[in-house]
Amino acid sequence: MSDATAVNYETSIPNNVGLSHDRRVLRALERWHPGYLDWWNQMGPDGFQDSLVYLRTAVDVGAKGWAKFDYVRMPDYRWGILLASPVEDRVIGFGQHRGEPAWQEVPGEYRAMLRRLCVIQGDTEPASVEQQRHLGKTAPSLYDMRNLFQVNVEEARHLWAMVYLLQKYFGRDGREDAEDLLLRRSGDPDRPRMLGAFNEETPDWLSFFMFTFFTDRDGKMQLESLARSGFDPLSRTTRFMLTEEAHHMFVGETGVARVIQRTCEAMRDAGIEDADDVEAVRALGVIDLPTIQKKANLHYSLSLDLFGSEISTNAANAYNAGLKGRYREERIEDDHRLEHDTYPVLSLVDGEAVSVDAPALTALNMRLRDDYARDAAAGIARWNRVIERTGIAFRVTLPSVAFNRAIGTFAPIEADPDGTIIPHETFKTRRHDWLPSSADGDFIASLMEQQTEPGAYAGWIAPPRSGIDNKPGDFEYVRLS
Ligand code: BYC
Ligand code: FE
Ligand code: FE
Repeated sequence: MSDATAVNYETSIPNNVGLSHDRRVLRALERWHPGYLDWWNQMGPDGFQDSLVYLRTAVDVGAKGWAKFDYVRMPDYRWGILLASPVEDRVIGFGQHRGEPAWQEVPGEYRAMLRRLCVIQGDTEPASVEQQRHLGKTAPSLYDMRNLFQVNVEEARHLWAMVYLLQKYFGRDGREDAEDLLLRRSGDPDRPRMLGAFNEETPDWLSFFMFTFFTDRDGKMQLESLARSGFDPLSRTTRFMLTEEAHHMFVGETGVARVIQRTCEAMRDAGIEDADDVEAVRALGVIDLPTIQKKANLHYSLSLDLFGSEISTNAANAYNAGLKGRYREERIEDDHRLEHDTYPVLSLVDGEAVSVDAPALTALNMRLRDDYARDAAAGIARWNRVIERTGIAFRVTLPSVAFNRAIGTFAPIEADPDGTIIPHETFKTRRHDWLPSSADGDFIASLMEQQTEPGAYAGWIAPPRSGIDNKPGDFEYVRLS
């Protein structure tokens, strides 16, 4: 373990940012800590706070061996402030300040914009914990329960990551923001979380896997953009968050893949070839493929909304200022200022979705959304290979970006999953051909029964190919109290 990246666990708040020499920030964090624990105890995983969970904790942020696995009670998890190692002589890679040294302090003129980005990012993290708090009670295995809790403690650590930035760099305003992050609640009409998808319910495990596949992937894309930030502390903190995000992607992608696999195997064993024979498939106690498609349609469209409007001056300003870059900015070959470039944007022209060239700077949300769609499509292709291997004729597809949208160009219209614009009335009557109905939800809910026997899996999901931390199949990932 190298000293430069090692995490100090001696302080009350584990960190690799020298908190013991930064009394002001350490005190602010220590004052925030009890409220945070209250929030975790009220809004974190319901019913499992005394259970021993086989969790991974970061001990070093370097590339090698940053994790240590052990049994931990979740309220005792050592949430810490962990930044990726500084890059020596780092310069800003895009926008008006391209080529200048990265900032170690907040530039006065960009304070409000940066603060807003930190608050929005910080708000999503506890929101997801709140959305998932009841799922432990219906976990299909101890393995899955442990993965849920790992995701939950890491999302909560991402809250700490943003709270550190707010308290260290934004003074009194930042301390107030940090308090407010503990007050908003997912789905609460009086004090909701800030972005749409984070006020939706995550009612069952298929939704959880879809959420971690689609919505955590928005997290990945946004963090990738912020990792390019000229504000170096934001870049370093998001770079480390991304290493944790990889596990969330894994949980979502393999979770859905295992559901699909189980369904296809059950169909094959029962000699059912028609994937659309929903009744017959459901009678096998597995989730039919059309319902899986509907869940994908829902979570994809909700997640697309998180990219904001296709045309956005906020996005242009953040890029110009050097605060938020593009996905893999450094691999793109252009001037990284974009003042004279255009980017094709899907727009509504005479009631049809057509591609129109827009100034590249204002089209950055669209570009990131396109990168996201490609990334998601690669995962979907891997799901389809699972189906193909079993010989069932069905493909999961991504719906059009015009489908079921609440933000941006397509918010005012309705479209079918192929992107054909249709009357509102038609959408209303066909809605449940494309999106889960309450009956679909009830069916899935009827399958959700907790499995607590080590190595046992609910009948609607295949076991994983290998264990966490190379543990054997019957490892007791959670010791229930
Ligand atoms: N819901 O210029 P526009 C994650 C607002 S997920 C509600 O188009 P902009 C995670 C917008 O705020 C990643 N409101 O938007 C995943 C603006 O309001 P104001 C989270 C919305 O600013 C799983 C107005 O509409 N991080 O980490 O270019 C588990 C006009 O907006 C929505 C970030 O998002 C919406 N969906 O883009 C755990 C990164 N969309 O200011 C965690 C930080 C837009 O006019 N955020 N509005 O009142 C940003 O970069 C941008 O704020 C957004 C929006 C991409 C979110
Ligand atoms: Fe996160
Ligand atoms: Fe995540």
